[in-house]
Amino acid sequence: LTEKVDLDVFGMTCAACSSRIEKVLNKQEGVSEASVNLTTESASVEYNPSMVDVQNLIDRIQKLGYDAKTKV
Ligand code: 9UX
Repeated sequence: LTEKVDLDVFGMTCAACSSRIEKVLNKQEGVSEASVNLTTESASVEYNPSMVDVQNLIDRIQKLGYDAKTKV
C-alpha cells in the first residue's frame, strides 16, 4: 500500500536546499519516492502509511530548517 502526499515547502532558496530535503526524505524509512521542486516550492512523496506518516515527513523537513504543510 502506497499513499502520495503533496507538500508546500517554505524557506528553500537554492538548488542545494531542495536536494538536501529530497535526500533526507528518500532516506526516511517507509518513503518509496520523494521529489522536491525548488521552483514550485513543493514536495511530492510516496510513502507507506503503516511505516511513516505525513507529520513525520514535516518533522524531517523542519529539522533541516525549513517548513512544510500539506497542500490543500
Ligand atoms: Mo545554499 Mo539553500 O546555502 O539553503 S543550501 S541557500
